[in-house]
Amino acid sequence: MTLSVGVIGTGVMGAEHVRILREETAGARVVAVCDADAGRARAVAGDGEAFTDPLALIHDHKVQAVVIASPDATHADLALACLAAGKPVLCEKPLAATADQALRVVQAEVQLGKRLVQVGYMRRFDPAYVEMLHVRQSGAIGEAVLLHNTHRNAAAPDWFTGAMAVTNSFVHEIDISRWLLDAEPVLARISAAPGGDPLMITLETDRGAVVSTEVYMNARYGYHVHAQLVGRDGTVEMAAPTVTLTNHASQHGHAWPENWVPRFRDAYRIQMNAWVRSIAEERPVGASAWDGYVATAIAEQVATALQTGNPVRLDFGQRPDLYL
Ligand code: ISE
Repeated sequence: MTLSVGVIGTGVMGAEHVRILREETAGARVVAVCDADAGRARAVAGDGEAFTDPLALIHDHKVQAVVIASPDATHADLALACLAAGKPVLCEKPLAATADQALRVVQAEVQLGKRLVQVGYMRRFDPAYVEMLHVRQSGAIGEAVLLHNTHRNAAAPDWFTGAMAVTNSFVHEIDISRWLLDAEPVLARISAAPGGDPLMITLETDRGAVVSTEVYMNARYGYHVHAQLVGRDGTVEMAAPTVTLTNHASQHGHAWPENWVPRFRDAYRIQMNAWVRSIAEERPVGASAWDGYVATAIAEQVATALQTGNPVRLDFGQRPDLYL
């Protein structure tokens, strides 16, 4: 069976998800695209139907599953509409703009009694992070005690405001650190360089491991995400994101991608194929609505700590049985 997918949002990620669905995903097709800009919706929709009302797309009988790639602030309400319509949804991160909104999605899914929401924390599908997880699980490096993350954007997107370095960017490290370490953050400390960028955030986990993350929104030289896991018997870290090295004009090295789309192209493709397969097999994969809520709840508390300058004990409640 070919899954008929509707995509909401035709910005950077929405257009890329449509491309992936059309060109690189088995068992799916794009039957509808929505954007507030009718012209953009039509331009991306191709032979699918163009919508300007996301709820009309969600309720359209042709649409069997939904990808939400609209602005962050719309994610929670649209995910709730998909749950109410009983339609599986891949919601781009973050799940919601606030922890309260994200918790409403969790509560609605618990009420439904079935997991329909997958949150687009695509790094869980990135081959480098997957190999790092396997190395940790193999015991080869011993007990994991430190995780060092670097998250550098070349330049903050023009729509970036205030604490989004935490609520829109650092949420990736919150999710991937929980996943890599199989641990829950319990304490956070955050400090900012002059001008507020970069940030240095330290998380302590319930297993005693420590996670350090630099989030730099205007590193200028390129898009650079790195992770190194330190164990009692060794380390594992991601290699440079390249398949070639160049020697030229007394220089040796590789180019850095301009942003997350080329850097995580494999992850987005693998994530989309896994999502489509999970719907056919009724076997949820990837980050759940609970994971999406925890990432946003921790980010919200870390953003508050940035204002107060004090460490914060993290609190996000008990994981419902639906997500165990
Ligand atoms: C952006 O929204 C993403 O999700 C990227 O993966 C991340 O690296 C970037 O910092 C965010 O702004």
